[in-house]
Amino acid sequence: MRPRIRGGRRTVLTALLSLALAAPVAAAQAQDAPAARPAATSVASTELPHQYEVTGLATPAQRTALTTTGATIDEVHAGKVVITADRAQAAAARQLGYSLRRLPDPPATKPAPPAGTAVKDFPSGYTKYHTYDEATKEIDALVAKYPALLSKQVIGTSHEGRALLALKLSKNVAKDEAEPEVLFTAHQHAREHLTVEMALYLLNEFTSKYGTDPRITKMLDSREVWIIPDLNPDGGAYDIASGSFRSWRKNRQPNTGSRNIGTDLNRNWDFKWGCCGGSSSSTSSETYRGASPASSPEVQVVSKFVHSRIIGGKQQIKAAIDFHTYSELVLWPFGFTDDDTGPGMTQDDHDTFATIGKNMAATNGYTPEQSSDLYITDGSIDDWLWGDQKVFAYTFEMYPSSFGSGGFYPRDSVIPKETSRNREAVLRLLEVADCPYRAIGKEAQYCSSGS
Ligand code: LU0
Ligand code: CA
Ligand code: ZN
Repeated sequence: MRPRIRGGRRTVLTALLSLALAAPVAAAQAQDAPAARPAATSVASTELPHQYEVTGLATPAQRTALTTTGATIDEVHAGKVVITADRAQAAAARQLGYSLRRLPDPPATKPAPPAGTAVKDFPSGYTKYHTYDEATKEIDALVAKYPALLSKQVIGTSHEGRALLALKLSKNVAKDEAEPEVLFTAHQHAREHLTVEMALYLLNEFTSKYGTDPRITKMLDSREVWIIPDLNPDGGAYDIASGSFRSWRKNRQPNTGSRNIGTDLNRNWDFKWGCCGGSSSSTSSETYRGASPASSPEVQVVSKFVHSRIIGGKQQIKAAIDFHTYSELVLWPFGFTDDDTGPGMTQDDHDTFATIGKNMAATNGYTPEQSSDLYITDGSIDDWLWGDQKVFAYTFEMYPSSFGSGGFYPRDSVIPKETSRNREAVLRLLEVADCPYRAIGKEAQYCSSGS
């Protein structure tokens, strides 16, 4: 396993530094209620986390050790990382002997709303991002316009009661045809709003180009595409509800016996849950794994949906991408171990993952690598999809490559470029999904019986 560099650019943001130093963002009391249902009260946090550049560490093991502070690692560079940490987590990182330099807070702010009210929309410079309600409206309009091609299912509800949607795209969409299925998921992490735009881009692209674009037409004629555009709608709404981005990551599920809210959905999946130092049992951690595997309603709902695609004993979903931000990476399992191969991952499996991953990365300029080259994670969706369901599952860490281009909060002007940037990679995954092992020239060995 080789050490890889996540992101690449050194960032100097002196112009924003004064803003950062002067920007204690008062966390306004916010009641964060979805439309047309009783309000679910969100407890306001009294402190927002910040990003820091941390120098003096270079190996995956050092980075994994740093996550025990409860902070997240947002960028990996040679000899340094960028983390998101609250005050206690930053202090714990300093205790480990590292020096931290605080980076500017997200630039967008609105005047704080009156206590007890919630901001419903993104702030100026970000209004083209879709709120949950806006995304739902756009999806409903697409379903109405393309009823033979696109169907919507409510597969369950989030902790606060928002509908979790699965969209199916295929020719003869109403029929469950014996076609390879591919799953695209987005927005496990609340602050990663660009990923919802990615899902909406795919929905728009596939519907509007079917019948005119030969590759899209061929794919929808021969595949069943599932898109779950928002796994964490509660977290997403909470992140924008005060008027200043809160850098929120987890869902909004309370934890028994604690004032800390939320589970890190991407540590809550039921495969090697909590096994290996890649998540936390502490509710204060940004990578809190939850009380038990799939303890979050959101992970439960999506796990159940994926299980529902087992037909005649065979998982129909062959490949998947889970969209995150940021760092511009294509990642593959496993995350729970540094080993490239081992139980549950043969050399052929690994080579197939790596070949397709590198092939996709060659189209969007992202860096391809095994997930654990960054740091250890356990209970991630990709490890579950592969380890439990044998789905060739990738994580895309989208734009930008570094904090200097907006970090978790790039302006909305980048949406068209940074979503369409992944079009070719998505098409390539769809095209190989009928037999991923074809990528390593072993179609006859693995797929001859039509599996
Ligand atoms: O969940 C995460 O920590 C991901 C990376 C893993 C998929 C390896 N990074 S993120 O939280 O910054 N999106
Ligand atoms: Ca079909
Ligand atoms: Zn993420």
